[in-house]
Amino acid sequence: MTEDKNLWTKSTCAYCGVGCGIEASLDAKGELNIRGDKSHPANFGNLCSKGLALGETVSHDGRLLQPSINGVESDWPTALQHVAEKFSQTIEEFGPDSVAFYVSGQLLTEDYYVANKLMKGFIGSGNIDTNSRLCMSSSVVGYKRAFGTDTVPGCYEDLDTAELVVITGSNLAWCHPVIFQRLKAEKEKRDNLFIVVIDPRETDTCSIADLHLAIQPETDVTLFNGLLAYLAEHNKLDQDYIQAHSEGFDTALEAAQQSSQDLTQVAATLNVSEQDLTTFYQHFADTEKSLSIYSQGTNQSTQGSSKVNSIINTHIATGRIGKPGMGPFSITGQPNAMGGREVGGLANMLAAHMEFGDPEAHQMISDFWQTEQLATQQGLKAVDMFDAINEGKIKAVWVMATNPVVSLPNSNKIIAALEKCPLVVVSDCMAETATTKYADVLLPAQGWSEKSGTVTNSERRISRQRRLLPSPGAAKADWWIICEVAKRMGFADAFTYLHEGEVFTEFAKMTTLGNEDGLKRDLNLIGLTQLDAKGYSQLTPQQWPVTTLQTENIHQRMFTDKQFFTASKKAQFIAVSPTAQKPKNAAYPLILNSGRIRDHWHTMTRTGLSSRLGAHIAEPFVAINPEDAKTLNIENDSLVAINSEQGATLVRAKLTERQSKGQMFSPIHWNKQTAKSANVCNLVSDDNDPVSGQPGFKSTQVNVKKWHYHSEAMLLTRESLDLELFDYWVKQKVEQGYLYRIADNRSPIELAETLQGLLNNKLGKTLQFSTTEQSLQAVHRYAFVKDSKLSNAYITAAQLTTHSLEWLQSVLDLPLDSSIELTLISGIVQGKLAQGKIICACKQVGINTITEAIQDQGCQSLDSIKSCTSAGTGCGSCVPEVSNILADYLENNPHLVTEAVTSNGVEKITVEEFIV
Ligand SMILES: Nc1nc2c(c(=O)[nH]1)N[C@H]1C(S)=C(S)[C@@H](COP(=O)(O)OP(=O)(O)OC[C@H]3O[C@@H](n4cnc5c(=O)[nH]c(N)nc54)[C@H](O)[C@@H]3O)O[C@H]1N2
Ligand SMILES: Nc1nc2c(c(=O)[nH]1)N[C@H]1C(S)=C(S)[C@@H](COP(=O)(O)OP(=O)(O)OC[C@H]3O[C@@H](n4cnc5c(=O)[nH]c(N)nc54)[C@H](O)[C@@H]3O)O[C@H]1N2
Ligand code: SF4
Ligand SMILES: [Mo]
Repeated sequence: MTEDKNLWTKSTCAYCGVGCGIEASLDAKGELNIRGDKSHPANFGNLCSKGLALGETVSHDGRLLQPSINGVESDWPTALQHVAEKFSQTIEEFGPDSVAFYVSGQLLTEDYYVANKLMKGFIGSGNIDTNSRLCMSSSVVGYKRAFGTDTVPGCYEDLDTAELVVITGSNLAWCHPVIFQRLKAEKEKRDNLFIVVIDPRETDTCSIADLHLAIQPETDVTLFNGLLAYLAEHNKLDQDYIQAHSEGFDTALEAAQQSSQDLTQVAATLNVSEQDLTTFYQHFADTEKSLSIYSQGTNQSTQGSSKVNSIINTHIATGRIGKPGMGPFSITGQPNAMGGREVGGLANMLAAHMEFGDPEAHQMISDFWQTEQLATQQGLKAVDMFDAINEGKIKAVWVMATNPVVSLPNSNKIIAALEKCPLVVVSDCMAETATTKYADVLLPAQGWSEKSGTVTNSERRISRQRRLLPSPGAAKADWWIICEVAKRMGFADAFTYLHEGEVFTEFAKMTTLGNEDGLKRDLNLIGLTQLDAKGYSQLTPQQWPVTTLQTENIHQRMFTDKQFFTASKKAQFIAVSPTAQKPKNAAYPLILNSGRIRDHWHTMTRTGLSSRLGAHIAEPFVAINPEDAKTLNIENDSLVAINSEQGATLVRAKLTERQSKGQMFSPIHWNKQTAKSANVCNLVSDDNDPVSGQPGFKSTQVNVKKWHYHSEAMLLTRESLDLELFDYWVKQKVEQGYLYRIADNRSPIELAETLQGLLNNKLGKTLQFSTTEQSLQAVHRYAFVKDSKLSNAYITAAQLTTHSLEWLQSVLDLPLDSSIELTLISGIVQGKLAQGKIICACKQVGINTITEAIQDQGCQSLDSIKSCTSAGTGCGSCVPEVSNILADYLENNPHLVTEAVTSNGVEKITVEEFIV
């Protein structure tokens, strides 16, 4: 069958806020093929490794298939009735504020809309908050304070014309890879593009930076206040813009000057050189087309709102808003973080950008929804909501599409709250997440590829997610589940919709309340209010505001007329000063930063199903500066215990110069489902920004100690196993099973025997099981073969980190032949197993294949490696890593370098190298 004959359905990627368009097609084998949608204006056909692997994450492994009540399988009518009754009873007895919804930027706009309508409109409480509180709320505060509306002013097209791009608190290369690749392509094309990365650690994003400011954590306000003061001092302000279109400049400048006396002092506070700081300031001062991109290093801070406004202030002061190639651009995290903000999913917003405390809005919404119970007060923000659960004030909570036990700060407190709460309802796609464990009622939700609705991306573009596959078991759409509960609570008139398109058009109509012309609120979807089922079904991407249905992709900027949505119609400067950090605690002298890695998504409930994605970084880790490590007696690959006032984790140490002294970094992804003790939120405190309520996830005071063990194991199985009896374990999905890394206080031989007992193998062939050797150097190898297939295998020893065992990842996928058997018995790697750690996830190219291409086939440029091995020819995300392998290899083997290469200048791009 040729490609064109396949039926390709357009939809939107499940993951990040770039909101890439995809096309999906089911092949004869029943596999979902995915490709980029060339017509989608967010990505023009490009996808990153996660987008490309979407087809691998739609398996039904681990899915929640039936509703259950108190652990007993139930059916929909019973479960819906139960939830409705329990909520109604609680409200009747304790009032509307005794219940809460905790929802997610991974819900579709339609789900979000009805959840908000039920809680604020009919239950009559503001207690609906979302995981976007952890993600975007400081940006929301920043925009609302400055512009009077939660509106991203720019669009992706600005990347193509900006001449200075400031990427601050964002690891774009790993978290928004398609935008990063677009910027990288510009960088390669244009000499007039200068890129500055502001991040305490050196990330892959720095590979395209002209300047990296490795600032001290939480010094951003000083940095941007310093910039405002510098602009004033050097006469680089847009006085006309300030005079005519803004308010509050003088007080903002005064605050800026106070907190950034002079360049020397600012540079010292940030711990960067005065020269680098001046370079940044000068470039900003002299470049009209300056674009500031920011994300969690900015938002997730106890002073996140101030950080955001300190950035926006510099744009108002230079009039760089609403024009091509410039502006403050908060890049959103989740696929529908924006949609949630639009409908009112945050506890402090009412609905469709209408506010609490505005009597006119209150009346309009009450009339529109035909309700007399509309909430009059803001509800509790996420952290406060879980505190209220802990204190017994909230007695029923419904968690939808988020995994708070892993992702909210201070996990132990969250667990305690959920254990205490009389009713915990969880709607999820997966049966066993860290949070479903604490649910009284479990409701199976449709996942990406099954559900249908809309999402809004970082540039205000609404795209359809379409149904591609049937749902397994009894899984239902979130909007349907919410509406069915609402009906059973007595609100049938307001919650009867034939399909999700009706919910969407109701939302579109709501945006026009008192706002037909879009002059009162810029979130206006009047052009979509008349969509019928067919129009909704065929809806192409629409960028708001939508005055008429957009039949072509348009690229709109906001505030082009210099009119804002504040009372005076002027932009507001906000005077901000850095707030003092928590006093240093000698017991916890290091600062732990947390964030993302390239190939995993959040709590791994989806990316954890893909062996390709799991291979990039297989084990939770803490990145630590070599000098700190030396002081603490920690070697590369040691296991280390991290402790904070809140809790502890046990992870692998990775020594890297890219981490500044005194600071460490751990990824957020691993949790109880995938590792013994690696949930970084066990450590994080719930201190949060007083305005936005966003937690300061990026700087936790911790200490770290080497953890001693007596044995290690690598265990390969086809089935998932419970390994809680060991001190340390991590689970990695491989193609046909799982690869576990274990460390323990048992001796290697005891560990081998314990594993033997766990595996309980019968009726097959044992390849080898050494039980006699007791020496410390002894390596115990064992493999069990059943029906000519490898069933399971393990290797134990006192130390395994010095052994190259990457080959274990692919053993289960290959037909068992004598060369593989020999490798299993002897550890001598041969044949197909020899390609090593996978570098290119798309094309499955291992490190050894790449180094062989360099060494044996004379590949001395990226292009030749690409054509020899096909590494880097998929999504391109691994290209920096491939370049680095090349550069490292040639650096270590100078005799291999030919003239041509030297003059070509193979540039070394430092990339964290994680050996499996
Ligand atoms: N691969 C992948 N991509 C994702 C996600 C994922 O889970 N995996 N999640 C999505 C979501 S929901 C989100 S919110 C985004 C997040 O996207 P990002 O915000 O880009 O990701 P993070 O890794 O959380 O943090 C960004 C950077 O902030 C830096 N930082 C820490 N402290 C400071 C500071 O004080 N100042 C400054 N200037 N920087 C600091 C960190 O070192 C880190 O490199 O990613 C989205 N994309
Ligand atoms: N330490 C630290 N913690 C952080 C962060 C950090 O940088 N550092 N970042 C924070 C940020 S920005 C974010 S966005 C959060 C993310 O944290 P979470 O939202 O907790 O992470 P996910 O793994 O995306 O959880 C989504 C859950 O919903 C389920 N799900 C997926 N699709 C659907 C659906 O359509 N319907 C339903 N009902 N369920 C679905 C998934 O199976 C999964 O269990 O983490 C926050 N926590
Ligand atoms: S950049 Fe984001 S939206 Fe695009 S393919 Fe990657 S994860 Fe999906
Ligand atoms: Mo996020």
